[in-house]
Parts: sequence; structure tokens; C-alpha cells
Amino acid sequence: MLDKNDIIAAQATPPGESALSVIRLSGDGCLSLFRNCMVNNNNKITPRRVYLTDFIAGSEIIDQVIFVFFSNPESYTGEDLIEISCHGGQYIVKRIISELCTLGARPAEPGEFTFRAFLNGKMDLTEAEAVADLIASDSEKARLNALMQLNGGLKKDIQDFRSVLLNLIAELEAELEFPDEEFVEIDYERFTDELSDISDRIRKVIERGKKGRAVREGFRVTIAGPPNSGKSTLLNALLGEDRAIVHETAGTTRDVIREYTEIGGVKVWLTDTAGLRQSGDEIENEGIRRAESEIEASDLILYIFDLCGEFAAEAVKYFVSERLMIIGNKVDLCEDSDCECDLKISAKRGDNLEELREIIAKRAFSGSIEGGVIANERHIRSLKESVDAIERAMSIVNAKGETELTAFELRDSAKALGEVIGEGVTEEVLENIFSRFCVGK
Ligand SMILES: Nc1nc2c(ncn2[C@@H]2O[C@H](COP(=O)(O)OP(=O)(O)OP(=O)(O)O)[C@@H](O)[C@H]2O)c(=O)[nH]1
Ligand SMILES: [Mg+2]
Repeated sequence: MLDKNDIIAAQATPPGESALSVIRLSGDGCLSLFRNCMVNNNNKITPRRVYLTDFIAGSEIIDQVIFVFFSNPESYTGEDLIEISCHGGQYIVKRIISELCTLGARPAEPGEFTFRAFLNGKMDLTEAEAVADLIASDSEKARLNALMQLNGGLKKDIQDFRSVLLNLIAELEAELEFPDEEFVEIDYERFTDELSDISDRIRKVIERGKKGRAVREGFRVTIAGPPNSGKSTLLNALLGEDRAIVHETAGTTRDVIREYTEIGGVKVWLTDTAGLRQSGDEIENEGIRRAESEIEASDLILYIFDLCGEFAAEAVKYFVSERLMIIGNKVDLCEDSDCECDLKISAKRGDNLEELREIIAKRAFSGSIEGGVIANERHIRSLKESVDAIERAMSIVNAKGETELTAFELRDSAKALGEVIGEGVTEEVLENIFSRFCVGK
């Protein structure tokens, strides 16, 4: 990251034409810098009040803007900050930022405002990450999760686990320091109980994080099955748009067609694939190969077959998976079919599609997020390290090993927890996290 003492400037709203755009200017001294752009630059500026001014570059008026000054530390970044609302043309925005830079500011890096908020203790790392998630959220569940994390949901859990560990470490240290004192003697049964309780609780957060991947990235549903069974018809019906070509000719779909939609508040990636069959056609075979690799990577496979036709034997090789749902289609033509399947639908007429949506939503989000916030990949890695260290500590205790070694493992575990909320993480990790933000955030 660049120097955190610089005054930084960036557009906080998306590029393009709009009625208004917001430009942020942050860093100590930003108000005196901004005064150079005001016509009446001696006026008293009260924090958190809205002012109207002509924005000038030298003697030229660039735009009429309104601005608010937030004084350190009561601002998003924890330092002096000005939010300027100007007219929304890109040329105006460019001129204003360029003038601010001429006067001593520099363009902000992606995520640099939030990075400063983190450095100034305005938020911990999980909360900073939640800002990026909130901006990127494209379903109701993802938005709610990010919001809970922004409100410190995960941080509270982590701080709680950490304080239990630190107390246990303190007990060990007391025993190491005063080995002959009776009052510091540890009840190791209670000690391991506490460790095993804390490791169970951390594991739960990890589990929730794994399940919750769907909430962040989207749940992957592949529609597969023999040719002509109505896969593309089903894709179109679930999307509510005419996305894939539907035709009575078997082998119509060749490429993988992927679209996302929201089902039950969860982002769902729906993939339509080529019909699975033995084929002498090279292009069709490539389509089938792609279909199979989609099936491999999906969270849920909807195997669609025609209730009026024969149940295709090649389905059997996918049956082993609990990710599979067998769906009989065209129930409008074969209402009396006694074929065994998980659900009978008519993709064309819409029968049972609501039920199918509910099943997908349920599978996509098994469990409720009310129990806590979902961890991301980075959190899960650190949480796993933490649990592993606790496990090692428990084995040492059980083998009546050295107290020093137990303490060492538990310190490692507490350190891994600290990394989740941003304590002791390297500059490189921080840069990686914040570089994924958009400019101006
Ligand atoms: N009656 C009836 N016809 C359906 C239904 N679903 C699909 N069809 C018809 O079945 C034919 C094949 O539909 P598609 O959706 O193209 O089938 P597909 O599985 O994508 O076929 P391929 O891409 O060739 O593998 C079309 O003529 C559809 O109109 C249904 O629920 N009821
Ligand atoms: Mg198709």
C-alpha cells in the first residue's frame, strides 16, 4: 500500500453519466487543501454540515458542488474526510480530481479508504471485508450476511473464542512460573473439556462457512439428462426468459449454457447441458464431455428424463451422488406414469415448478443464517489452523506432555484467530484483501 499520510481522492460513485457523482477526499489536512478550491475560502466550516460552493481551479469555475466535512476521528476513514457531490458528468469528475491532485492529493488505490478505516481502528478485518461483500451482494441472503458481518457478527464470535483461549494460556503460564504452588495447579479434566468445547464451537463456524459458500458465490445447479427430455425448456422456465433454444430434435443443445437467477433469496447458477447419450457426432460428444464436467462441479444435479419415454440407463452412473435429484418431465403428457422419481414436473406447462424452486432454495441454503455470520475462505483457513493447534494441545495434555508445549500450541491457535479479525496479518495479506475492493471504497 502507498503512504497512509497522503491525502487521497477518488470518485465513490460508478463512472458514467448521472445526475450527481460523489468524490471523496481523505487525509489530515484535506480541509485546507479543499479551501483552495472554494470561492470564499475563509468561511468557517462546521463538521457534518452541508455547504454549497463553486469549485474553482485557479480562477476558473469547474462546477457548483455541495460538500460535507467529517473531522477526524468521526469519519469513515477515521481521519479528516470531505465528501463532494458534483454534477455527474465524467469530465467534471476528472477535472475536480485532477485539481485536487494538483493541489497535493493523489488518486486513491482500490479499497484504500476502507484500508485506512481498518488501520485507524474504525473496523476490524472481517468488517472491512463485509463492506466489499455488501457492495458485491447480488441476492437477499448475501446482503443480509454481509450486513451482519459489518455489524461485527463474526468479530464477536472470534473475540469470544480468543478470550477463552487466552484465559487457558494464562493458567498454563501461571503453572510454568510457579511450579510448586498449589493454588495454580490445573484441573486438566476441566481444562481439556474447555478446549474441546471451544474447538467444537470453532468447527461450527467453519461448517457454517462451507455451507454458506452458496450464499456468497452462488449455488451451482446443473440440468442434465438424455436428449429431448426438456432440459432447455426447464432452464428457460426457471429463468423466466427464452434463453436456450428448445426444439423437438434430439441433440439441440451442445454448448454449456449458464445463467444466474435468484431462488428463495439465494443466488443460483443454472446450467443447461447437452443431452447425455452415445453419439457418433464429434461436436455432440464434446458437448457431452462438457456436460459431464459440469455435473462434476455442481452442487445439485437435476437429472431430467421424459416420463413418456424410457428411463435412460446411463443415469445410473450418476445415482451414487447425494447431489442428484431425479425429475420426471412432461407430466402433462403422461399423468399416469408410475416411473419412480423425486419429482414430476411439466417444464412446458409449469406443473410443480414452484416445488422445484423450493427444493433448490432449501438445498442451496440448508440452515438459517440467523445463528451467525458465514465465514469466507480466508477466515476458514485461519479457523482450521486454530482448531488444529487446539487438537495438538489436547493430545499433549492427554499424553501428560510438557506444559510449555501445550502453551505453545494454544498461543498458535489464538494467533490464528487473531488473523481472522486482522491482528498480526502481514502487509501482503492486507494488500491482497483490499485490492479486491473498488476504487473509492
Ligand atoms: N408436452 C411437453 N413437452 C415438453 C415439455 N418440456 C419440453 N417439452 C418439449 O420437448 C422437446 C425438447 O425440449 P428441449 O427443452 O429442447 O429438450 P432438451 O432436453 O434440452 O433437449 P436437447 O438439448 O436436445 O438435449 C421440445 O419440443 C419441447 O417443447 C413438457 O413439460 N411437456
Ligand atoms: Mg437442450
